[in-house]
Amino acid sequence: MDNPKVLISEEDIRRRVDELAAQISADYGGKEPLVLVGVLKGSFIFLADLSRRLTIPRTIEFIAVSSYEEGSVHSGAVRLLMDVRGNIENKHVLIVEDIVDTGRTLHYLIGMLESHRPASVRTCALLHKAESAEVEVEIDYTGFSIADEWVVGYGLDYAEQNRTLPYIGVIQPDC
Ligand code: PRP
Ligand code: 7HP
Repeated sequence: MDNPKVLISEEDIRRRVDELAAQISADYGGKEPLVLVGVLKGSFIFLADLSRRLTIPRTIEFIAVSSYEEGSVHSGAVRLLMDVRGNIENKHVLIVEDIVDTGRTLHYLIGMLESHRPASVRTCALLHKAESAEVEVEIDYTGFSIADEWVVGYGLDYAEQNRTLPYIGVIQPDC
């Protein structure tokens, strides 16, 4: 099978992640502790790169949800598979997502994490499909705005394929 067509190169991702890390480090300086909450599975590579480039103290938590069962159709419901393990009460939380598409996952997660009574909850997404929004959510840090095409790579999959591609590519999904 052909490789997915490059939408965002490794170099462009690296540069943008550097910029996001600098911005987040500046905004949260003096506001520690900052807890980065990575949303599994898709955010694992973005979180690894972003977290290592921050210049402020930070801790890492993971949460796992699933909305797209096999392919590219949102199931309509967000399923919580794993909650954060640590105590985030009174801490500043930054949700780290690979992509915001319909917005349903992030909307659900903000409500879910707010119930843990953190000091604040903000959001960071590498990719945003603004045209696809079904639920309004605020994204405080956005890497790239993209069109409504199915993207893979840098953590993102189509039916579990292509997550480890080093760039963001576009594919034509079957469904
Ligand atoms: C993907 C992605 C986001 C969510 C965004 O997760 O990682 O969490 O969909 O879509 P939305 O804005 O339409 O809700 P998915 O459910 O595919 O799980 P995965 O991260 O394990 O691939
Ligand atoms: C979820 C998701 N996962 C991978 N690629 C996309 O384009 C996606 N939209 N929503």
